[in-house]
Amino acid sequence: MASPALLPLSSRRMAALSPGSSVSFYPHHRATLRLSEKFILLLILSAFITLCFGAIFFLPDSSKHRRFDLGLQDVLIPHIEQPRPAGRDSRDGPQGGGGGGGAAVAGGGVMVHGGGEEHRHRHREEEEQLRKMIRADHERALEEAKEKLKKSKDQIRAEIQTEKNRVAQDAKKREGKQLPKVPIPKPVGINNGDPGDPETREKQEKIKEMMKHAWGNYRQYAWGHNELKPLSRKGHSTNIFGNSQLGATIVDALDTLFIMGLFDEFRDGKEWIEKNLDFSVNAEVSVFEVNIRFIGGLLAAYYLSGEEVFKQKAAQLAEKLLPSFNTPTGIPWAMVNLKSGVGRNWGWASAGSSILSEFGTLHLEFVHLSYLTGDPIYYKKVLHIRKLLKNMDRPHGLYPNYLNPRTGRWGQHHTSVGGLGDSFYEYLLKAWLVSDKTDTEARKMYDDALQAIEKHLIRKSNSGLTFIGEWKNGHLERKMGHLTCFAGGMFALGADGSPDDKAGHYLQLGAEIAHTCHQSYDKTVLKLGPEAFKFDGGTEGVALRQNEKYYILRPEVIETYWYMWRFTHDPKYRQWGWEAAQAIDKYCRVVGGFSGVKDVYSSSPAYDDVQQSFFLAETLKYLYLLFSSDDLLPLDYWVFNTEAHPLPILRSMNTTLSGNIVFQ
Ligand code: DMJ
Repeated sequence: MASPALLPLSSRRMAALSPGSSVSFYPHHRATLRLSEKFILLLILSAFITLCFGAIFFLPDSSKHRRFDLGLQDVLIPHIEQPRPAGRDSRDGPQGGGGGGGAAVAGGGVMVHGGGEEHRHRHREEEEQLRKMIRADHERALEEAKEKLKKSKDQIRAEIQTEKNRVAQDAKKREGKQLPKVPIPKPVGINNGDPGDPETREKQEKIKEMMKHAWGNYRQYAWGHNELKPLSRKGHSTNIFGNSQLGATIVDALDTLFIMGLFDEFRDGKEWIEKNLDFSVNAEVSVFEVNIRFIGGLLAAYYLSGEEVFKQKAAQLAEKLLPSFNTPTGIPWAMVNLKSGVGRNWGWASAGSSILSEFGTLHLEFVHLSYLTGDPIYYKKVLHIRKLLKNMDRPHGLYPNYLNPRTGRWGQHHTSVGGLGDSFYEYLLKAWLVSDKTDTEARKMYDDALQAIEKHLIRKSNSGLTFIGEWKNGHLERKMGHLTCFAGGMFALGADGSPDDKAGHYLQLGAEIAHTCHQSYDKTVLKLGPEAFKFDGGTEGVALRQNEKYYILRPEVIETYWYMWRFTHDPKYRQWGWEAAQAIDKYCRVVGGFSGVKDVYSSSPAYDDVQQSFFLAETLKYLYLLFSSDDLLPLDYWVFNTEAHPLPILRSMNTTLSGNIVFQ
């Protein structure tokens, strides 16, 4: 079949050669011409037919080649090849809106051999079909991938929500659930601690008056805030409470009010807690600070008063701290958001580490939480920390202050019995004491640590003052912090039960530390101790740097005086305590409360305008106890947490060798 495109040309030729045409220039050759004409015509025709068949059989199937090329091109550079109209979807396939389909393509394939415009047109259509198919395939795959991604995101979201719901339900169940009835250890010895002699009674009364002044001003100017700014006479807060108003001073001060017999004030505090203390706040708090001040404060208030609300609140708060343990190692984050449960560490801590004195100061409170709630989870969490620490290598037998909760490796090798390390050692000893001396693993860890501390950190100065330095950058820094002064009391408290019958040695060590710390107070103008003091060359117990000369109403030195008083009844401890109380009253008291001072070597120091909550919880409590009889909170019934909140020794508690806790 000829192509219609060829017909006009052939007819023109035929017409020119036809017998009826006027082109007969050679009449005498007519017959010959007719013959040759026929022959030529036949020749042309056969040539034409041959050409057509040749085209059919021998020309390459360009459509097939184009199909392949197009496909590849489309895959590689579809956006360059032809911009696609927006909004196309996978339905624009071969059977879709293209108008062609498989049959049309096949038809087109045959038409190609015809050549010409029609052929190119069909060819383009075919290309377009193929493009559509390929694009449709890609788009479908893309849509499927998107769908899968969306699904997995939704799935993850759903899983998180389910988990959140479960935690919330558990919390609700616990909230609603009556906490089990456990015997409340008898609040032994609360008979107002009358010291007997009028002189001491007067001092005791003076301390009580100082407490009233501190509390009264907080009550008036900062009620519900965390702390008081006694000069500005308004509320104060720091990042340890997540800048939320949790009434830290109220909770921290409750038990001091109670043991001083300030029951109206105590009731006020209790009422505020009942009505306002809510832990479902969007606040990122310090796990350690909230534990020692809030949980410790609430538990002590519960044990002293028997008021259920304190126990309930402590249990609710403890629940909020649990997510901080969700780390690869179980070593908790330093901070946790009370609402979301998201935890993290302080930005300043070495290589993302958690701090030894923070994650190592949870044990006492958590043992009591398990006891009161009947839920072993709290005990398990702190026991896990203990086991992990116990099995770790320690440089020179010392515990570095930094531990990475992700890797479980030590951070910087800095060891201190002061800031960043202090209460970890204290809680090893007190874990043993609170267990009625059954937790021998804790005692052993305490004894071993103390041995390393004595060997590497404790030295005598040129003038014979015993001090505890810090191990830093491979050498001993001959500097002692105010915070480290608590260790005198700890050594005395741990003397009984120390290995190799070294009780006398440790009591003596406690006395030496008490003496050194007293010296650090005595060498100042205000008779109040600096934040840190040196033992270098001619310097003996004095702060040299301006930023170490402040006193922020800290308790550690008075704490050690009190323990030393209880164990020795040496009157010098009451004397030293009284000196400190008078200095505080003289230099830190302002109309609106008590304030820290910026330079203890200056006769007219600037105030820092903060009344720390630990001033009411600890400093005034230890002073009051120092001028009270020993039967007020006797040490064979009570263990004080690191914020001076008394918790009863659990006589019925037994820790088994496998680390289980049993309350008989
Ligand atoms: C208190 O919060 C606690 O005693 C803690 O262990 C460390 N220091 C402050 C008071 O100085």
